[in-house]
Amino acid sequence: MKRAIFPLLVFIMLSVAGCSGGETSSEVEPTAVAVAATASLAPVVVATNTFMPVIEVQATLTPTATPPPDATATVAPTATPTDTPVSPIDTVALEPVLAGGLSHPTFITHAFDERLFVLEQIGRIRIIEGGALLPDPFLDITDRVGSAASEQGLLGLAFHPNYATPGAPGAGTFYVNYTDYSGDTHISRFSVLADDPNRADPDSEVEYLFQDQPYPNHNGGSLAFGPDGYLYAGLGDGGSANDPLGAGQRRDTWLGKLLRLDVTTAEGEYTVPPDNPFVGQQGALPEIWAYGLRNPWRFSFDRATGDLFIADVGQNQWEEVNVQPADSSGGENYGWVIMEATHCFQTQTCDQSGLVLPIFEYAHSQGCSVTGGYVYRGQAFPEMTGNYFVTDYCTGIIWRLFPQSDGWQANIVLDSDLVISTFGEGADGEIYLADYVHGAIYRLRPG
Ligand SMILES: [Ca+2]
Ligand SMILES: [Ca+2]
Repeated sequence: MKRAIFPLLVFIMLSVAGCSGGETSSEVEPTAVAVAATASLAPVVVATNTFMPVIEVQATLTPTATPPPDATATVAPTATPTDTPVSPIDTVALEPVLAGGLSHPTFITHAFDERLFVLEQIGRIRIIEGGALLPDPFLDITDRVGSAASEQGLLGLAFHPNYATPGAPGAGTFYVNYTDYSGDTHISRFSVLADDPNRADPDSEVEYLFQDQPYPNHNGGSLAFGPDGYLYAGLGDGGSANDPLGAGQRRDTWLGKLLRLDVTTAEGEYTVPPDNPFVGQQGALPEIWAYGLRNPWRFSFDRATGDLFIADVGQNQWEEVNVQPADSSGGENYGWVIMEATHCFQTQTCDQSGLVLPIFEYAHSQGCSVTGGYVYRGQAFPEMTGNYFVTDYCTGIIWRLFPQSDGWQANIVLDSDLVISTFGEGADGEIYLADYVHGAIYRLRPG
């Protein structure tokens, strides 16, 4: 793979990459820089997979506003990261961790030890220990998780920061995000069994948040504890296409938002952190931390800096990654449905004032649905340190994003042949990813 650096992260591909999970012909190189979007970049994705792209591509069948050709002329990325060293790396490779055996994995995380916890969409949490998949699930809640539609199921998991600290508030507890058999979203707490660290109690569920879902798609699903100890939850705009509820820009709904909840102070319920940005504002829900999101399928905190990376799945043409610096006080408006990445989506009223634009975007010539990843902070591969890795579900292209003095840069570091539904981070900071189709797990390493 040749190295390609392009300064403004807007590019047009001469060759069209198919959406079949990473054809070898899609070894692509960006060939133009700093170009504006044109009408020729119509979606070309053909949906053959069974997960998110089906919905995304269906959405493109609905008539939508067409961005004007000069939509990028006046915008520039508005977020800069916390200053930390970044190591250069030209290529990455995928080291097999588990060859298969998982059913439609949707997330990977850890519980502060060497085990990997993997979500199965149908409603199970599995454990990989010592390179082997344990036969019994850590948690099985298939009796209440519905996954009839491609973006539904068990979608998110976050262990409480005190999970492994006996006696501390939150010890032995973890939070999941799932959709039920009616398609509605639940964020619930569960507890590990006192006498078996590899088994949680399915009857220990305490519901913290419920969101009615008007459409099957755009359920978000990510959960993560921030460096502030609060639980962050991503919810999509409700679904369908073109944000029919106007959810992204409204502040009276949790849909299309990143929420920030205190799940530690009170027992069995959340409280609102007093410094959430819309606390006390009439007509705004106090749980909201940031808004203007379409479907933030995956977000993550940089464990070294606290910077927050939010990958927001686009609609017709553009996929995007946003960065929120660690010192943010919240309230960012990430633009949807006014903008799709850096391009006007609402051509009649494309008022961009106050919007935070992405630091990276790619066109649907290179994919169909962004899968956000992590900043590498592991010890095994110092040459990867400080890079944020992100991929596309349809093409399997993996990029590294890294800041330079003149702005964010991106390199393609691997054109994989996988269908990557999620990344995940181990306790040691190593980055893993899941092949949704084959139920396999890989570790990211230098190529
Ligand atoms: Ca929905
Ligand atoms: Ca956006």
